[in-house]
Amino acid sequence: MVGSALLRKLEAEGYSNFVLRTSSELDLKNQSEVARFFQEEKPDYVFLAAAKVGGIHANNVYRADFLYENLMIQNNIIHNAYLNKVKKLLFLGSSCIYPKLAPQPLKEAYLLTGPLEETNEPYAIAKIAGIKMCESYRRQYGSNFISVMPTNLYGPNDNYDLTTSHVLPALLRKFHAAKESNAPSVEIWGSGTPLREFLHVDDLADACYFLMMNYNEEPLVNVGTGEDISIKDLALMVKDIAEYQGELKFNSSKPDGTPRKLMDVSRLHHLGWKHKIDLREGIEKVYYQEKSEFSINLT
Ligand code: GFB
Repeated sequence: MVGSALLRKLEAEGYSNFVLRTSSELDLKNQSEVARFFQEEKPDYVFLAAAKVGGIHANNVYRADFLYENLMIQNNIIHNAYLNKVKKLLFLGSSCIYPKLAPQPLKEAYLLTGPLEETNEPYAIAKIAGIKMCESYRRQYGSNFISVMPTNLYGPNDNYDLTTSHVLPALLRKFHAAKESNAPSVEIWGSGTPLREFLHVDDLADACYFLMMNYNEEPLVNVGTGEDISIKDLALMVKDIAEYQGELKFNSSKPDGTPRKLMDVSRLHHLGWKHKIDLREGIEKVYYQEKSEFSINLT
């Protein structure tokens, strides 16, 4: 989802000289394959969006995979970017790197000031290691590696598998399926009270391009809208967009995760970037564009 959004943005800016590989062509977890790729291609600029990602359930269950795969991918890429004198690398982290009970909104300075949320601790530890890799290669070798922390994302090419997806694609699919089949209710995981912030992936790609062009410092930079919404209100918004008439049923046997995760985006605003896509407008766009994706195999 992030990689294809970056490509759309760069193409719109007039770039065409991309070095691209699918995961079946290049296994980023494989040290020698990644070393050979960098030696042969010698890229100038690297957007490190590749990662194993998923929603609260996938993070909680596939803990070893999230830790191992993300560490391997980022270690291989960051180290080879240094060895092959990449001019600049942008590493993408996540808002879950901040302590579970950190004050809100989350300032970049809150990194490593308290315990992490249990459901995504392995993923967060991998992402924190990535931030420290960028920081350390900059300090020891002078590499121009920057770290960018996006909030929860949504957009085209999202994952609509209900066991591994994030909340927004799951709600789009569930409400659409319920509407199509006249189901009496839709299940919402947890209590509905957690607060989350959502950013359209095209806004993230725009911010990454802006930071690649304009930001060359060590401190990480949050990317978000600075506004949050409860899961219940988000569900009501999607229900309305899908024109579904039934009930919401909260399933308290599923985890809530962090109670609130709202980014402080003042650093990014001071640098001169602000999001453009409003949440309702973004969800409506995705709902109509992606319907065919999440209508497949309705159960
Ligand atoms: O998006 P989500 O899976 O991840 O869940 P996190 C957000 C909230 O939505 C949680 C609730 O409180 C879920 O219980 N929720 C309600 C649902 N219904 C659903 C549903 O059908 N599916 C899902 N997935 N959630 C992830 C982290 O945390 O966010 C990652 O685990 C990463 O590490 C990512 O940081 C951005 O926001 O809780």
